[in-house]
Amino acid sequence: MFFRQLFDPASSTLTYLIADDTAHEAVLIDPVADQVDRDVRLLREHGLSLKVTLETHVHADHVTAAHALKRATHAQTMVSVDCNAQGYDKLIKDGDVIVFGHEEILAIATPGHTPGSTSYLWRDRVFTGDTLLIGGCGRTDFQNGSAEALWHSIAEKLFKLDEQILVYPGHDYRGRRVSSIGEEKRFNTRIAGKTREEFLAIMKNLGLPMPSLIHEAVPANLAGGRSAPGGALDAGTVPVLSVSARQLAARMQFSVLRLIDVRTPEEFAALRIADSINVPLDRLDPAALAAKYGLDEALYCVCQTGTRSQFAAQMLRQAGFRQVVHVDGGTNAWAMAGLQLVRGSPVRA
Ligand SMILES: N[C@@H](CCC(=O)N[C@@H](CS)C(=O)NCC(=O)O)C(=O)O
Ligand SMILES: [Fe+2]
Repeated sequence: MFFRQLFDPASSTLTYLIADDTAHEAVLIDPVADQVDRDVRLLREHGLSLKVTLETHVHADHVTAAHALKRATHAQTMVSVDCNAQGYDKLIKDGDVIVFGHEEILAIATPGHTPGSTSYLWRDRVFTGDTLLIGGCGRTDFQNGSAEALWHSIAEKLFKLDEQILVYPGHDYRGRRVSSIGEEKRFNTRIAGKTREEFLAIMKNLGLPMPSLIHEAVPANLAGGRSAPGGALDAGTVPVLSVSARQLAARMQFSVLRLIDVRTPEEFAALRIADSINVPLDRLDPAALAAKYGLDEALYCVCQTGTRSQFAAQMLRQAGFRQVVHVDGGTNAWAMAGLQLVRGSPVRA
């Protein structure tokens, strides 16, 4: 067996390389796009062939290297089916077994930080992503997180593992690198000795700032890490129609349009186009919208400049919506065209 824990200082992400060094087959858990060269060099130095990249979830703070590594090594990219992500080779379910060489990894669904968060059990260690951190746990205040689900995942699933099992988290912000189930059951400050209600209250009051890369990382990771942060969409994406702000305004005079503003709630509260509804990009759930409206509903996506709305439109198209339009230049172009915006106090979406 071969095992390396790797660290990306910019996002404090812990990436894991595990391999069967007799069969020379490797798996990377949570590789980071900025560290592709490091990872490819390491694989080469040890004569390993990368078979699979595994995501513990759709990350909000860095772009996954899954797609770049697939290009470099032909590794299969995998993520939980509950992430609602596109562009991965395999969508993992609870209880799935990932085989490489003579080794096996068990996928354990541990939703909470995000609905698709998954832990991976391999030999005497569990890779918990942001479900269980050393002395803490992932936040639940974005990407459809749920503190109730997180409590269940930690207390009823991870804490039921043998106490000797080593815990390897997805991040650590204070230089810690490994723990164990037994240690976390005794010392984790958010959950050890706490009731479910106490845990829920702690999670409600964390008051953490948003990850600085969230608006670039989430859309890119929902597409397998295909898009560079803030960059243009990759080739191979489906076409999306666009309208100018003036064309949109003209259409809105004649019919009621479903206009989805994918900016943050704060941006939306400050300024918005009348009758738009706010669905922040990191909460955009195409499957839920499809269930609500059907795939034939025309959806218009808008943001401030047209970048996020283009990602959103792309996601909706890839999810099967047939009529998706994005607004060129977003609310900036709308204002530049002298069209009216609603400012100030938020209206209910
Ligand atoms: N400051 C970091 C974000 C830190 C953060 O919010 N991390 C998430 C994981 S994606 C978390 O769950 N943190 C839990 C905590 O800090 O207690 C950044 O800007 O990228
Ligand atoms: Fe995370």
